[in-house]
Amino acid sequence: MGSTNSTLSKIPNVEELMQETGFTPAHIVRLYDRFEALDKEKTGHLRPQDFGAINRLAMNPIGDRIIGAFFSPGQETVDFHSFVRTLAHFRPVDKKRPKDPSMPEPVNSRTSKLKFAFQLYDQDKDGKISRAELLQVLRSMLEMQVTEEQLESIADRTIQEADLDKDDAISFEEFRKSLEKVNIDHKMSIRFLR
Ligand SMILES: [Ca+2]
Ligand SMILES: [Ca+2]
Repeated sequence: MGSTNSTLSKIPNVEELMQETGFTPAHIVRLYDRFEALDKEKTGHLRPQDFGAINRLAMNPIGDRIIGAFFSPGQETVDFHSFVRTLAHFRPVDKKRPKDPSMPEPVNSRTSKLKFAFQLYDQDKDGKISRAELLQVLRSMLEMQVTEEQLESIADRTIQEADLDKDDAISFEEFRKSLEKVNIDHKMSIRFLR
């Protein structure tokens, strides 16, 4: 067991990383240990298959999509900094953090979380959740519990309720509006790193 400081000293630009993500030194050390444990070949990078060792993620019906969100388009590996930045979306919203328009939007703000959730649906990245994309997510989440007919009617109802401009798809703004009253932290309590 190394001390917190000796672990932190191994991570380049760790101060900036903490500032950007809001993680404390203790969090960072825990995430670093976790990263190292997943990085079996000690390359400093994780591949999608390395995430398979995270049980909660393997059991999550949309685990594959969440894993996919760690990787930028066209990238097959993720380094520690990107790993931490993605995980920061799962931190609860800092209610006490003062709003400073000159600072970039924090990763765990409600808007960033909604964008993160939105891209889990919008797999072709055209900025809209189509009926087919919605159906895919619903199918993975509700598998076995409902019939295909019920799934389709849930998808249709969801789109009808959210689709304000009637283009049969859900834009990010429509997504945000439809989730206005939902506690996003609760929705995103995927605590697979605990
Ligand atoms: Ca789409
Ligand atoms: Ca629409």
